Amino acid sequence: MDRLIMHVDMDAFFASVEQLDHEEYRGKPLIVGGMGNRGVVSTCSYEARRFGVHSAMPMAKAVKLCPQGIFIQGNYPRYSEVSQEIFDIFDRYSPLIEPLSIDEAFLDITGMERLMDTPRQYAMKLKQEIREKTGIIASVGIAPNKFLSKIASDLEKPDGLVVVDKDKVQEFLDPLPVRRIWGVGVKTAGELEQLRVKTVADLRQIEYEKLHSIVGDKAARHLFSLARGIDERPVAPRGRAKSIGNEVTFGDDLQTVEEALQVLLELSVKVGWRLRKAGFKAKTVQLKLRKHDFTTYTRQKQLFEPSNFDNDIYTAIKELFEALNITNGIRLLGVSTTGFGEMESLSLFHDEKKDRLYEAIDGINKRYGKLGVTRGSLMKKKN
Ligand code: TTP
Ligand code: MG
Repeated sequence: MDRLIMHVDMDAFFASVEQLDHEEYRGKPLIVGGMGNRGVVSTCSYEARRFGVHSAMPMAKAVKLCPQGIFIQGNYPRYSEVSQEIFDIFDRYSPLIEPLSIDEAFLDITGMERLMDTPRQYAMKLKQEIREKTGIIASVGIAPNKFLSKIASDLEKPDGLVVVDKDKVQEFLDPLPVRRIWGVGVKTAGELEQLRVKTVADLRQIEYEKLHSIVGDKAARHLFSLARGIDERPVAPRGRAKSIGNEVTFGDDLQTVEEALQVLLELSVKVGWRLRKAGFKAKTVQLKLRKHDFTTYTRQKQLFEPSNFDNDIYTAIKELFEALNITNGIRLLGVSTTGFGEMESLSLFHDEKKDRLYEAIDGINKRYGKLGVTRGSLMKKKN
């Protein structure tokens, strides 16, 4: 089956977060990095890149190139927080995500075409959501494999969006310099240049034996495939998800407890469904609530028993919500779960009958879409 892989990478990530948090940095050459004698540049805003500043450059050199720049040390916990928000958004666009670093990931979006008219529109929606929720701009590449999608996301940075159709792969690759290929560093590029190989098209044309004699067995096979746009590596999620959750921001703030509980029930059902789909049971349930003035509360509770039942999640969430005693002016509500154990680690209190019921409901939902079967109280019309 043809695959559809998306690579997403934030633009000037650390610098963009700083520009969001500090109005006075916006539109200016901003350099984030170590300040000591041996300090290096972590990253810099696109305004600073015009002066030739880039990641991993000694800070002293950056100061010389861009004396009018703003130089700051950076705030990693804050970048991690924004990263988490971005990965939470990714979660809603694909069930299969491979994080590559703090600001980039592969998303396998094969088979998601039912949710979109075109892959480009799907990517635009994701970009827009990241921008609206976090203020950060992402560049996206979509292609039939990881290798091509990673090249594509970089091609039109900043604010890029490049889609490589499966029948245009060679056309896309051929003019690119070999340096664009993953694993081709300065050394290999120099060696290839001696064979007059500068572009991917050149690389495709040289004999395999020649390539082999220069770069060795493993690299030759790697380059041979990539030059033809072949890359079978799957999108491989690292470890397991740390949390599964859903949240919703309201156009109009919620003004009653009943409305809030109804939404919390819907969210609990959604999260339960996702947990079961992923084969997890959660130990901890977390409520997030944001008021109209942006004050944000998070409260969590350990379940008596790890669970993925809607009702257990909702009962805990309801308790947390009631303890907060906030009855109006609610802008956002979220339900999330963490502390996952395997489904197999069944305990003494395991309720097989309930498990079968949920398996049946999930089976129907799979066939008829998520809302095939819903709990009675969810059907109630909202007042
Ligand atoms: P990158 O995605 O490589 O760079 P970037 O997001 O700053 O810029 P762009 O993607 O638009 O080219 O790296 C993500 C973050 O990782 C970056 O903001 C800072 C950090 N980083 C370092 O600390 N040192 C480095 O050498 C690199 C490359 C990145
Ligand atoms: Mg980036």
